[in-house]
Amino acid sequence: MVRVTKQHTDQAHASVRASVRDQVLWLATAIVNHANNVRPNTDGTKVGGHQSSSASSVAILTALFLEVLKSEDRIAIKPHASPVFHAIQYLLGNLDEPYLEKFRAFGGLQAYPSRTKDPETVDFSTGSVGLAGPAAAFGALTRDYLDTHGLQSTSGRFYAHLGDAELDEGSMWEAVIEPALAGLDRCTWIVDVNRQSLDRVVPGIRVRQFMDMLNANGWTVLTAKYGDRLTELMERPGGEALRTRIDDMSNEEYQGLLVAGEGEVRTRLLDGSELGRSDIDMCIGGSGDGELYERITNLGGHDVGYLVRLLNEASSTSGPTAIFAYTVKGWGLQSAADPRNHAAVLTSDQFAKFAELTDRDAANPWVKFAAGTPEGKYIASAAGRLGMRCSKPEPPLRFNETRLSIPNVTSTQDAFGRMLVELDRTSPESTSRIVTVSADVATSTGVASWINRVAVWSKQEELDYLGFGERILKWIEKPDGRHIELGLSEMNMFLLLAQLGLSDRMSGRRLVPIGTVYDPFIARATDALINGLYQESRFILLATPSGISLSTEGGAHQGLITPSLGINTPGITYFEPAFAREVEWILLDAVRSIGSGEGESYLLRLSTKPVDQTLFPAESGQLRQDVLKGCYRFRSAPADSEAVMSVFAVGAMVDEAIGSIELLEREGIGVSLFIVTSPDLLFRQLNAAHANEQAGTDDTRWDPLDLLNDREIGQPVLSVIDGHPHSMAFLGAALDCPSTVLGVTNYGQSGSRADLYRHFAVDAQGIFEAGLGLVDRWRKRVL
Ligand SMILES: Cc1ncc(C[n+]2csc(CCOP(=O)(O)OP(=O)(O)O)c2C)c(N)n1
Ligand SMILES: [Mg+2]
Repeated sequence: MVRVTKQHTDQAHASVRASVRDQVLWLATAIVNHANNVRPNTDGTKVGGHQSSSASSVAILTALFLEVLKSEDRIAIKPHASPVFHAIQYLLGNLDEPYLEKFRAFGGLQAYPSRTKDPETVDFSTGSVGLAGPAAAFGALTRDYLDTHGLQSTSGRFYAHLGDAELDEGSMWEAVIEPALAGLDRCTWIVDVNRQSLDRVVPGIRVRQFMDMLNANGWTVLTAKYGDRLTELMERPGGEALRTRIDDMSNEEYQGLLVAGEGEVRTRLLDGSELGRSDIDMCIGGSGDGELYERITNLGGHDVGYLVRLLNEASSTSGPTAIFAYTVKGWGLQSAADPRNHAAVLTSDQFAKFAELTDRDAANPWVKFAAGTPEGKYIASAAGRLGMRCSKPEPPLRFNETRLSIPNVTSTQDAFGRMLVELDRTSPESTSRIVTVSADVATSTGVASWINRVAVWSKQEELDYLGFGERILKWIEKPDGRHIELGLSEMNMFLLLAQLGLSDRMSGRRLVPIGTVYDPFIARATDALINGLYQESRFILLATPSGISLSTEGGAHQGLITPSLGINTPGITYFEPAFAREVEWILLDAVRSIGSGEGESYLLRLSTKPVDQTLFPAESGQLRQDVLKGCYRFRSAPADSEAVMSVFAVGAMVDEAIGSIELLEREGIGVSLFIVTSPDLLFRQLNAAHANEQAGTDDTRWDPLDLLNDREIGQPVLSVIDGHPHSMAFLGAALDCPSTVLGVTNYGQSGSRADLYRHFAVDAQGIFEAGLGLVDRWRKRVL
């Protein structure tokens, strides 16, 4: 009888792990090879793909998917390792073979993992480096939030698999120092330390600094640095000196060793070491050149068993963990460690050679392990563990009608703050799923009364040292609080908003996230905003205060580009209301849509400018519909006017537009005034009208937006916005009318609102003068 010892099974297990890892490397390399060297190339453009970035991560992702991850865990994959992810999904039976030939093809596998476009379950869309690590951390925070609110979630641990150059991004460190993430359980980052980025070998030995920074912020850092073969060498006499020599080596020098080739490793090791030279000589003396090279390049990040041990250790450690897995970029390929390997793709000949070396068939690459083999069983067991996602559709959250009480004079920002409280009053149960977020600007963006009512979230009850419970503006922190206050990082806020807005799809429970930010500082974190929208996250973003209407706050706080951003960015509907009732209708519509798990995100650009609410037209169902459609008619030009001009006023500029009417009509120019609540929706209507026109389903009209009456068609159009006028420049052309757009084209300065409106000529006088000029120009053309 054969006695099976532990050593035997360990060795057998190691060889199965290595064999599957090598198959993953083969498949990932073949996926990119097929896209570049086999699939017909229709236009001669390089297809690309990242074989070297993929190769360095094969063991990491094999360890994760084949042994560690459970079906409830969520993971962000290093963007350039997407072929490895697809290879593993194929082996697990989650991806059909034809897809392997459609990497980077239209309708096929995306270049970078995509939640919405890839055929398999992808948790995080990645591609913009530096966002995935924080996103995973905020995903774990979202799960903690659900837990403390008694909402049972379907998610487990949150992992991020990262490239080492991602640690150059400030977003990574903004997250690491974020107080709300301190002590976060269920979050593990695993960094592929291949010492290379896109252009270069990352200078110096910065990993040490990174580890210190993580440690200082309460992270547990684990390292898979040296593989078994190198460790065994370092355990020989003199090995300590060898370890010190390699530990202290800069990235450039180590990388030099890797590419130097077998003949040179010994000399390089010895030449650079003054103190321990004889010890190193003693340690490596017994190994021939080939063996020495193989041992020196034996790194822990390619050892599946080692990585599994560390990943399991990370799971049982409290607080967040980061694993640094040392690897070789291009491991196992001809491009290994080459400083220019980032975008390099093996030629057909190189691929054929790789096939020959690894005993595989280049012409028949998509081979799987047979079911009964040890590898087949290993994969089947992982597939069973990962199983099917438990997804229970959430019923829609219902929000009742509200009736906001509105003072005679108020701002849209103020209306927003009141509306939060009104929602809580009228639909307490559904509103319990509303969570507000701010990066240190809650009280200056209108959220104070809400915070008074619902408290600030913290994982445990906090002592009220500052006596906030006694103040009019309370700041009580407790586990069932519904406002999340972050440190001052807009990047963190947008990353958190995105995760809260994906909570139904990531953790099975729906939240309605509402974030507030100063309008100009959206620019600080636009990439994170877009990344959230690209993933179809749903949230409401309030940009307030905005434009020059914030007056004394001056040019440094004045947002200029948000209207364009709101129009140009897919996945978010941008509104800029003028009156409080509009804010009420838009917000109610937004929470209803997000509460039902439908539609897209919302951006409301608000203002602190007090506006006379008695000017708001008589309410009607039609008016409400028009407000939500993006534009409504405020008044029509008097029938007896000599000339007619249509004025389109956006948001805070409504007063000025109304003020210009009298001035213009004194000159015989009748004004039809339209209030634009959403330049974005107007533009979309225009696009839809054009599409219908092209499809022949619409009869060609003069006014594709269906706003103007016969008397107004073809007459001058003037628009005014407290933002860059280019954002409204489409309107004149859309309506086929001579047009002018007023707005702000430069950085402002401190001053009263009147001073600034005058300076930028967007006050009633400015509108009047521009209107006169426009009508004059139009008359000359007509005559
Ligand atoms: C925000 C952002 N900036 C630039 C790039 C272009 N880029 C793609 S990969 C890369 C370097 C990545 O290096 P690393 O993270 O170490 O990954 P690996 O070495 O594993 O490929 C860069 C700069 C990007 N994808 N995202
Ligand atoms: Mg790298």
